[in-house]
Amino acid sequence: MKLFSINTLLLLFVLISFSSSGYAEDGYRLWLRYDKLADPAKVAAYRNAVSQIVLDGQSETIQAAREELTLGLKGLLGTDVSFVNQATKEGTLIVGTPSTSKLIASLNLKNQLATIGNEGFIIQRTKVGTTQNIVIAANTDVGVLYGVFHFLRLIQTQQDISSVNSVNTPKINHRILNHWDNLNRTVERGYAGASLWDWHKLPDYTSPRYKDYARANASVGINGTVLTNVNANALILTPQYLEKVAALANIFRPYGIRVYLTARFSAPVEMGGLKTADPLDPQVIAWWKQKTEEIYTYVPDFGGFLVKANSEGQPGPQNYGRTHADGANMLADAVGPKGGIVMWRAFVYDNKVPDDRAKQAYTEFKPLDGTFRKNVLVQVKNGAVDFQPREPFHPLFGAMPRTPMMMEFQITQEYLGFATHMVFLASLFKETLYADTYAKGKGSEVAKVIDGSLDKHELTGIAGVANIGDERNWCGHPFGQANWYAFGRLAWDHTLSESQIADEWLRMTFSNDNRFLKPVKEMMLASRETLVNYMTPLGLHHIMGYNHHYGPGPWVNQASRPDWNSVYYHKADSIGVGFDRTTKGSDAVSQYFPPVRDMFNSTQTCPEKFLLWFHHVPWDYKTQSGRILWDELCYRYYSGAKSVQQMQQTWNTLQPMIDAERFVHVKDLLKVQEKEARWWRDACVLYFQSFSKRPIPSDLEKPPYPLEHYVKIKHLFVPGI
Ligand code: GCV
Repeated sequence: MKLFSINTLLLLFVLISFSSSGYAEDGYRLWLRYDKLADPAKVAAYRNAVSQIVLDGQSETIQAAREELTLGLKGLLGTDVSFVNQATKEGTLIVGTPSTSKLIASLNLKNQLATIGNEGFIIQRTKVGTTQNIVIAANTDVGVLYGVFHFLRLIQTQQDISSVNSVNTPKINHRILNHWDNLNRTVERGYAGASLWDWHKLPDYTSPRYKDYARANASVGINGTVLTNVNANALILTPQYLEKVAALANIFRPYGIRVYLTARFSAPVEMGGLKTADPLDPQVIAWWKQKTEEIYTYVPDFGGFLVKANSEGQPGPQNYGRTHADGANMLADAVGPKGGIVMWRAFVYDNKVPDDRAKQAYTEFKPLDGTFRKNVLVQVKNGAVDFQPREPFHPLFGAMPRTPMMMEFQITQEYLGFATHMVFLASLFKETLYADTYAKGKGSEVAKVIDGSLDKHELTGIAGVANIGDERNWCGHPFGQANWYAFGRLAWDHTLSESQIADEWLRMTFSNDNRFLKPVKEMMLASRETLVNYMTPLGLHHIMGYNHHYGPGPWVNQASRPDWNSVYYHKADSIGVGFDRTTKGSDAVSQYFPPVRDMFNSTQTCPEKFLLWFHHVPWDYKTQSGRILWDELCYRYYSGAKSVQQMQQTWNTLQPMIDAERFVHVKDLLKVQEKEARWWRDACVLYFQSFSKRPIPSDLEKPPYPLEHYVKIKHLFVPGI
């Protein structure tokens, strides 16, 4: 007798291979996995603390909060928690705003609510009559949603909620993802598949992923998304595409996410039939005004424009002899009446300007301080060159006190190993945010410039260039998700530590088991330094493969512009290596405030991590370890590569603690990372040796091939261009 068909057996096999929750552990669920907690005592305690829910309000956002609570609590606690009308029993979770919930309005929260603004929330133990309950209260529905996500996070990470008391507000208003996604679904510097935005099928078919994208963002407080590449295509501004944009905006809106677009500066010529895009031309002004009004008919809460102008071939106001402020202000006047903003990028450098590339943004933008409209933010990359594994903070931070300065981080790993290297970027973000600019004396950290507290700006913003694509696990590398998460958490609260963020993310994404958490957290926290060591130690920068930026390329010297050559940046010669940016060199140091300038200006005080960024240093210069520079450089490269081997060893011990799917995926990617770390090490050490003419220290293994082997390696089809 035939008991099972082949199909049934196959189905059974697939189900058994899935985790106990019934999901394949393919990373799709990100950190919102909501699997049942393993500790029965904790589950019982949480069930007592949340025995039923009173959630008042009808909006789509409240509906989203209801759905998330239902999904989250059922998953984590393994039981349905019912929604009721009154706090009739102990452990009622009371959720809402004073205007939607009589119960919330009746609680004594007025003073606290007055301090948390439009997006903040309060989570606290509260007595109603004789019963002990927990309240999640906010002034707005989106504040409620953020509170719900935070509450679920507390449970998911197994925090003690018996005396919970959290008053939580974002420190920065605009917390935005920048997608460098093209309309043909390629993603510039994207390594996780095609663009999430399926323009061809929009607006009629909307992928369920759009909602999950919104949930993930809202769960960390990201409240804006720029859908299109800064290397912009004017087509996005046509009705055909605006209809598609509107469909996405409708899905994101309940989650508190506003949509922004990139504005191609030449659009009035390209699509409006005008002869000029001069920002002072009345017809151009009228064109943008009308276009903006049209956009608002599709997307009533449209957030505004992000603009890359007069940079790397993009058109801009300088084509017409106007300034960046002229361009930004013209667009700001168009979106201003509707509450929109303009994010004007300061990533400008011109190969015809003979000055150090690292100086050019400051030189162009600083004189414009105070000339921008009130709804313009100047968006500045974290460092003055380009998202390198390590850069000193951009000197524009603190230098334009009358202009809101927006931070631009890169979450996608253009220069940090694409989606095959595990590197936790919270360390990089924090290093920049907590660098002291000394703009107003000691304690003028970059974070205070960005959150507006240093120069008293109400308009504040932070952007992260997204690492998201249509790969099933969203980011390519399972640990790439941690960088999306970390960006959101720091955008909300930059005081959070890297360690706390890693801890939360690991617990939510993998496991609350300490045997797993401790070693993996250590690995994540060390990973950025490890990568710097095997790619660009001691302040080296921009020495990767030409154009695609994959792998080492310190020998690159034939690029189409001088400032795209590696040799422009490292300046290795028989005497030493490094870019002299001191007062005797390019004088980039003088763009920093005096104590910082002086610190960077001298090899004695310059932090060693930035040594070769600011100094051309002789090969026999004595470094802090007591070794000469050449030997130190070798040891750094070798220690970076060795650390990746240690990461592999650590990971291999963790197999019993997590699912097979992600274990194997990470294990295999670590193999790639280890191979590439050695590639970087060997290629760079051999290349720099051709100048230093010194031996590789005898206790370090010799590279297996000569330099020519590495120079000859060519990769034609690299993702992300
Ligand atoms: C979107 C770097 C990248 C470019 C990117 C540019 C920018 O140069 O390599 O791909 O273009 O930065 O930030 O505008």
